[in-house]
Parts: sequence; C-alpha cells; structure tokens
Amino acid sequence: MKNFESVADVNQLGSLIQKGMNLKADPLQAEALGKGKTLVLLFFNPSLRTRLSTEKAGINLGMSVINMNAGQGWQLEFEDGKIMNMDKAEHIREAAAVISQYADIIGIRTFPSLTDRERDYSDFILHQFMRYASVPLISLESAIRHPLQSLADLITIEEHKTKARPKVVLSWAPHPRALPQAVSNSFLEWVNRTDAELVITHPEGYDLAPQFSHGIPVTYKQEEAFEGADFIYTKNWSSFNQYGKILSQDPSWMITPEKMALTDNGKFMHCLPVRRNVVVADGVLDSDASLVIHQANNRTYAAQAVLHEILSTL
Ligand code: AN0
Ligand code: CP
Repeated sequence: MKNFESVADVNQLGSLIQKGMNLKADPLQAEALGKGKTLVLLFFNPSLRTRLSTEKAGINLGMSVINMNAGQGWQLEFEDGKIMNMDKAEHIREAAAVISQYADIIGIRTFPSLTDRERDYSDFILHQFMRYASVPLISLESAIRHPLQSLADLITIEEHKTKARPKVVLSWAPHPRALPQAVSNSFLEWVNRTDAELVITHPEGYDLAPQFSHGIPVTYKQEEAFEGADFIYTKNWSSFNQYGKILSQDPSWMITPEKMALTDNGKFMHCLPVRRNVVVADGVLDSDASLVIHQANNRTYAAQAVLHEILSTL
C-alpha cells in the first residue's frame, strides 16, 4: 500500500480486517516497526476521534507523531499556475514537499466545500497533496471518503455479526447543518466489498453519487428497510443532486427504539459525533444495541492496520 484514500487501495480486505483485530488483541506487538519514523497529521477541519485514534495508532507502532491544525497556518494555494498576489501565502508544491522532509507518512483531513461539486468529487485538495508529497499519504476524511472510519466499521461488523451474510442498512437521518456525503459514500464502497446484504434508505432527493450507490437497492420507506436488519448504520448527508443543500429536516426520520424493534435484534451504528434526539433517540444510543463506542475504539486498530501495511513497505 502506497497511499490510503479508498477501498481500492486495499488488496485483501479480509486480511486487513483481521490485521486490525489482531492488533487490537495485542496493540504493542509491532512497536519496533515504527521506531525512528514520524507521522505528521494535518487537520484542515476539526476532529476528536480521528485525531486521537490515529495518533494513538502511531504511538502503538512506535512512531513519533506530530499533529498540526493546518487551518491555522498559512493559507495554501492549491491551484497550479496562479499569480499569488492575494491572500494565499504558500503553494501546495512547496508545502507538501517541505512536510515530506519531516514526515515518513502524512495524514490529511480536508472536508468538501459543499458548493463546488466537481472540484469536491475530484478530491482536489487530497490529490494535490498526493501529487506533490514524496512520502505515503493517508486520508483522515477527504471531501468524498472516510476510509479509516469505514475500516473501523467493518471491523465492528465482523466482531458483532451473527450471520455469514448480515443485512446492513444505511439510513439517512435529519440534521440541522449541511454535512458531507463522505462517511456514507465510503461505507457503501467498503461494505460492497464484503458478503453483506446492503440496503439504502433516505427521503426523496437524497440519492448518493452513482459511483458509490450504483447497484444498491434504495427505498424511501425507512421502516420497510429496517425489517429484519442486523445493522442500522445511520448518517446524515446533504443532497448530492442539489449539491450541499438541506432538502429535509423531517423529524420522523430520527432513529427510535420503535424502529429498532422492527430489526432482527439489530445493532445501531454511527461514526460520531452525533446529535442526540435529532439523529437518534437517547433510548437507542443508551441501549445495548448501540455499537458507537466500539466503533470509536476500533478507529485506533483500523489506523494501526493501515499504518502497519504502509510501514512494512518503507
Ligand atoms: C462530519 C461529517 O459528517 O463528515 C465528520 C464525521 C466524521 N460531521 C460533522 O461535521 C458533524
Ligand atoms: N468519526 C470521526 O471521524 O470523528 P471525528 O470527526 O471526531 O474525527
């Protein structure tokens, strides 16, 4: 593995999941692998889980970890050929090359604009970094994907599934702010590489990008989707077609204990952060059906599995 931005970078998904579970059982087993290596994590947007779990993953592998709130530094120019006489003080060509002098692996979090769909869906900022960095790069959530989250989610499903082919439902839920499609896009492409039965449910107008949703059944009837489900993966996203817009805040889409009762003893999943009693009712989040803290815990071992793969090639 050179860079890590999507499931397409993974050769053997089953063995990457197993590697995560194996590292979880004995987190310090590969402490020597990262000795003398530096992980630099750049955050253009806020983070609680990704920041702490990826840092912990690096430390567990013996790496030195440097975190930076990249939004607070120089404003970077990402476009080539610009006359830089406005607000941008440094070009990505220099910035990525310079960071590569200090880092053996770079991690980047960069959210979408939610205004320029074409640019967001080209994953412009992540790809400009990849182009001009000389060391491997991992996505800590880009404009359109969140691969470390998805890997942690698959580890969590593997740990909790009771059937070889579980029914996994991706359900939209309401939210007061316009959120990225990244977590949902990624979840679909990762689960699609497993044997699970995948169903999407959302209100009209919330279709995800065809490159991610292609071939997966969609229903506008949330309760119908929940019937017999083993995992309810909940996430709000803003519209892809009316790009970045909030089309509905319909509270009847919130996940409740009554809806969970339609499932086959189903588990509730969410990447967090989550707004209580908007996205999901307290009664679900505080029940034994909720896996959200397990998912957050598995973020460390997902990151450790990926860093382990990349470190093994250095
Ligand atoms: C972000 C999102 O929806 O992509 C990060 C989730 C991991 N969520 C918020 O900004 C609330
Ligand atoms: N799930 C997740 O990525 O959370 P953070 O935004 O806190 O990193």
